[in-house]
Amino acid sequence: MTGPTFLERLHALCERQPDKVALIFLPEEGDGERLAERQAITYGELERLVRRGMAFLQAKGVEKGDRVALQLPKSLPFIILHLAVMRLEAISLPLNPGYPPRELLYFLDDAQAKLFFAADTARSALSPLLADLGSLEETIYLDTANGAALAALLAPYDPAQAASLPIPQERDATCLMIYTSGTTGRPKGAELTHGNLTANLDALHEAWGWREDDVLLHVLPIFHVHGLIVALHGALHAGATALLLPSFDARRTLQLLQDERCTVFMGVPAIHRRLVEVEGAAGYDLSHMRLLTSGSDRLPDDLFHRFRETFGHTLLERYGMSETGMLISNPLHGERRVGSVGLPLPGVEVRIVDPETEAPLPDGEVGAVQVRGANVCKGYWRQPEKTAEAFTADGWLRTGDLGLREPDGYITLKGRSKDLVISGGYNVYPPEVELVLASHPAVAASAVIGCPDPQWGERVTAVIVPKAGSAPTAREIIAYCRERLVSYKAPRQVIFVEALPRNALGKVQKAALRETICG
Ligand code: MLC
Repeated sequence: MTGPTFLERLHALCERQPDKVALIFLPEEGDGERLAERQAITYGELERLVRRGMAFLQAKGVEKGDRVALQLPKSLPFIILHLAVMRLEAISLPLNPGYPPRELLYFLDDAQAKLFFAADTARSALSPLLADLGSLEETIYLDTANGAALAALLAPYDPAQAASLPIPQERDATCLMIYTSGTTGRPKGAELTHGNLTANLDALHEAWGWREDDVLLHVLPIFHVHGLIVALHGALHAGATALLLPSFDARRTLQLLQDERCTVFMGVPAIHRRLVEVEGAAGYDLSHMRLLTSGSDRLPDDLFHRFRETFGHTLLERYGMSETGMLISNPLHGERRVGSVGLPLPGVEVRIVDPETEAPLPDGEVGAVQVRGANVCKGYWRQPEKTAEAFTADGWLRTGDLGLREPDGYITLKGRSKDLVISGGYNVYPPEVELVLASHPAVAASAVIGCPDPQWGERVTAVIVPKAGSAPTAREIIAYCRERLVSYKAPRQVIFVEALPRNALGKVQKAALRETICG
């Protein structure tokens, strides 16, 4: 592959179209939506701020390969620091601002983060806890609600100092780490390289026909692949404009899509469901839009149809994961097939294999989905054994999903080989929740499953055998989990049983449990 990397391309765009608006930050609703309160950043300003950010990070001692953790709200400081970290050949580690301290400390420690940026509002809760983290050299608290805070922080640093630094050339160097969990419980950091990001963005650019005059309305969180790479990087890679909402609001989204004449929108099914349910949804004029995508969770058939009936647009469903970015997509032109995730993206190989023998299966047969390509991460941070488990000897990544290929190449997913739960587009790995439940003094045994849910797709459900003589309440269990886990991982439903169904080896039979518990 010889084309420019994502960062080289972005740099060139900043030089070529310095006056073009790259990012527009919209205030939270209630802060008022007057134009003056918006913050627009041109490509030229973006480049200058990133250079200042690089000079600042260098002064803080950040070097090639260092992990810099960002637990910041969706804001200009987050984006500038993230890009500056990657430009310095260091590794950006975005973290959900909702992580409670227990989870946060695990990520900082596991990643051996050198520098940590957190919201000013978290200072009093975090500062006593961070003192013991060996690798962490400094925590910087930022007031991201105040646009001037970033300017003040970076003001002493000269962008010219960073101007002479080369754009990273090493495609195999890790630039981004995204934590994902797994069947063993502890989250692991997927190491994405400059080459991975570039391959993925180039493929999406071609497949989705990104254009410089595109206007993306961005409503997703930016600590995951969907909001960060597919949406934000996608728009920047195209030299387009992204309007960023701090958080999703359905009515406001429709209003903005209409009034700002946005051309591109990306969401998860839980978001699309809320859009069609807005009162008077069909009355909004979205006729100028050219691309509305859905991902991170299976798009239910009824929603696919209802969306089209309401807005006159057919959602483009695509499939990806943290370890790979995007893999398979319905076409921009051509049939967007209900229930199917579409065709492999350019440069991505997909095969369906027998789950036991891993021998390729003929079209039409359901098997394990495996993928290969320049977009696939190089492995898990400091976990060679987990990396080895995830890949076959000849380099195919085991996605953990089941699916089939139709004779015309379309891929349809048919469930998961792992007991993953997807709630509102977020992955929840039962072992992680079960580990927390096991530490509760009144829990003898537990199993976490996903039950179908009209709002979230699946609802995290904890099935619990209480210890003899104790009678915990559902409310207590949920509160206990919420203290220790980010809110979407905490059970929304708790069911007490006398025993869990187990096989001869003592393993909980989750399929049987789902049948009896979810009905
Ligand atoms: C919010 N809540 C959830 C939840 N999101 N509960 C379960 N599952 C979720 N996904 C709960 C909160 O805990 C809170 O509960 C209440 O809902 C309101 O919180 P909120 O923050 O106001 O929620 P809201 O803004 O409405 O969020 C809903 C959402 C959000 C759908 C907009 O979940 C979201 O942005 N999802 C997208 C996730 C995403 O980007 N995934 C990409 C992963 S990358 P309470 O009880 O406290 O009121 C990936 C790869 C790929 O998967 O292919 O894309």
